[in-house]
Amino acid sequence: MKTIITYGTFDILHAGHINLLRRARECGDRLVVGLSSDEFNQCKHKSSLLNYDNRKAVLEAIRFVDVVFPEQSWEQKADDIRRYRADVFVMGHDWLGKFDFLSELCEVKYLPRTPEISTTEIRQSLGAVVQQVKHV
Ligand code: C2G
Repeated sequence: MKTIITYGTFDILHAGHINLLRRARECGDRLVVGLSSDEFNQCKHKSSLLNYDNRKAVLEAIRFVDVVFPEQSWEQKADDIRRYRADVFVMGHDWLGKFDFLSELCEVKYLPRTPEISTTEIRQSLGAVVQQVKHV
């Protein structure tokens, strides 16, 4: 059983997230996902529109995802890799090099990000629509 592990906020799920999760799952037989808690998102200076429970429910419904667990700190990855016996750690290449230290525990893979889509852009577009409606 080859286990793949990845982490993220996965707010307002879009094709970029799905591509990453699908390609991560295709690297092995099981995909476990460390989902950033609402509190940890604050540490990442990142707010999410959906809270942890909502984001977890969405991720758990994805057929590529087998397990979702909370990501509460930067330091927990090594313990998570041991706990889940992960063989491969996967992240989008916007994190290139940031997690190479984990290569002592498992293979580290950075996959190309899906271009031209991000939660930030979706939130900005939503904000613009709200502003337009307000001024109708
Ligand atoms: N991603 C992608 N293409 C996009 C957007 C995101 O491949 N267009 C990938 C990111 O590279 C990441 C994953 O999808 O691997 C989740 O992205 P985010 O939810 O933005 O997660 P992030 O804030 O990068 O948190 O400890 C690691 C952090 O929790 C990662």
